[in-house]
Amino acid sequence: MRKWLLAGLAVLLVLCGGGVAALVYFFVRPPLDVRADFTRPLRVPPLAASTVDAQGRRMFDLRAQPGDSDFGHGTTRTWGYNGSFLGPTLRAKRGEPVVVNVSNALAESTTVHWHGMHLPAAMDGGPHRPIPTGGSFQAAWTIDQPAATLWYHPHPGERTATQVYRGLAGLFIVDDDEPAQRALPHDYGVDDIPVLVQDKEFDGGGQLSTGGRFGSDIGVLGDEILVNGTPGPYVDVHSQLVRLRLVNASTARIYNFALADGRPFALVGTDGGLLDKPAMLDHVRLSVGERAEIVVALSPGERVALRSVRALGSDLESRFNGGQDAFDILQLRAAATLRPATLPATLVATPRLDPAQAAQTRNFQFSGREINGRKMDMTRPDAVVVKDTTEVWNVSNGHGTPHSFHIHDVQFQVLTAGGAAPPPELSGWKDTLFLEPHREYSVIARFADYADPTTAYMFHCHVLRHEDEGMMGQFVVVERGQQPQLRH
Ligand SMILES: [Cu+2]
Repeated sequence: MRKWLLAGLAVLLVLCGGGVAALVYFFVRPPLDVRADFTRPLRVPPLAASTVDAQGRRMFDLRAQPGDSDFGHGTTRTWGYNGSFLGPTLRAKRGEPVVVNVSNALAESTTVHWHGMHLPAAMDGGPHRPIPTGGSFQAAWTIDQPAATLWYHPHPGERTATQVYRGLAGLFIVDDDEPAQRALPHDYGVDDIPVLVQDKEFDGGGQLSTGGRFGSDIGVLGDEILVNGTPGPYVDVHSQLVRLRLVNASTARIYNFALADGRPFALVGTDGGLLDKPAMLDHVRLSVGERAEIVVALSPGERVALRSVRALGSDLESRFNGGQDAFDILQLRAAATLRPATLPATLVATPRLDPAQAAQTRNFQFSGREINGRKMDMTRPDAVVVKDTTEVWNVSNGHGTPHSFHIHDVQFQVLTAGGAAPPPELSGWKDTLFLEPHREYSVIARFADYADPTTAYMFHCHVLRHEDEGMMGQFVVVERGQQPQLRH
């Protein structure tokens, strides 16, 4: 008996020892600092082919499909639109009617959501209208918003993280006639470069791994970076100024973009369009779904890397959530002679929405996997908004996990962030906002049109695991006096 007891005790000690060793290993292991070799030319997503029909509508086709990709780990099974990974860049001009024919060649249902786009709820690609395997959906609307770097990605119920992680994402660039757009670098793929950033983790067989990291409350945190699907990329630059359209298309990771030598760059645009004027910054932080347009000045012959540096504080939770990791992103290689270019002093003057004009103020607290203590319910409208009114939404993060607040249909302006006036990177049009732990934000939006009592728009956390686990609500835009009658 005593022998068995001793043996049991010995086994227990070994097990405990293993656990302690694992914990010690974790706490001693430094945060990631991933360096790239910058040996591959950056892939620039092709501009999507389009035709204009007899009614003047610009027609695109997108087909979600599986394929094989090479990221330096042999053959990796991935998903893409019209190809094996990511999708082409859709491009259309303000005022243009567009039609996108989406078809699904995957073995599971999907949707396509036009992130940042102002459009009718029925065209928005939310989880209410899944496109089954072999099925299709025609999204049609008229572009009615300022030029901006938008993107598209799946938004099905509970499978968004997986589908985006496999490679379903692409850019949607909106153009307009503002003189500032032509004063800024605007030659796509030459001096106006899309930089769609994703972190990935590969298993021993070269496949995308979704194992996740110990302690992460936000999902998979990869240890490799792909930019437009290219690992360790460089890009050749032939002008003194280069515009980078930064898109955080990851599922969970927060980036803090900076140049390796610390030089400042000009922030010229945020999610929904250009700022009033360029703001000189030495870093810009983007949570999941956020975008920034920056302009970098280069000298002849030099090489400088865009990096992501520490994005969060030094506490344990930040470390669990990858907030102290650093990565090389993209090397800019300036040619021996550069075409002269100058940064415009002013961009696009945007009138500020006035909180005194708000018809409604609403409060939303993000905590756990719930908004105001509730999970997503497709039968329940969480807010009924009267068309052609302005609303103030106070959004707060009630706990220690980072969240990323995204609202469909509208671009908003930030009134306050943590009780203070917004910094430059939050001063322009936004559709996605990083919710720092234990912080409150106040935003204002105008719901100008597209009343539809039968179809809801979403608002949610854009950390995709959180969204999939129900951290989402819905709002319905109605005519004055109308009641919502959700069809689902
Ligand atoms: Cu979240």
